[in-house]
Amino acid sequence: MPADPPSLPPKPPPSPDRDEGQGTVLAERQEQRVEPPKLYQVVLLNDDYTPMEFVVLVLQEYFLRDIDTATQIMLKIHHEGRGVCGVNSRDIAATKVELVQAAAKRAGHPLQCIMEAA
Ligand code: TYC
Repeated sequence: MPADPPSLPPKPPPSPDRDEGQGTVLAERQEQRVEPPKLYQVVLLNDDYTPMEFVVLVLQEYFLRDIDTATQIMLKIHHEGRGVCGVNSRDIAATKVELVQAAAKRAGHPLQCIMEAA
């Protein structure tokens, strides 16, 4: 008895949005829009008690600023009452606020950090 011919791989199921000779055509393709994530500013507030050096360290550690930029931002906050330290997605901004508040509390300083929609 002759051996069976080698079997072909199974055909993939027809794609529903393509006419493959069976009259199936998707009338409309739904466009999927993904909104870019909203951004939030992380803001430090001035106070009369937190040492300037501590604020500069916070800006270096949590906002990855070099010492000159950190000093400029700290002085801006000191003179103007508040300053934007970074702009991030909501989760990252919230994490930075938590980390900064925790560091300030550990060190016994009243430094306040908030986030607001950019
Ligand atoms: N005003 C503080 C001082 O004179 C310094 C300071 C700067 C505090 C920025 C908080 O977010 C701040 N020691």
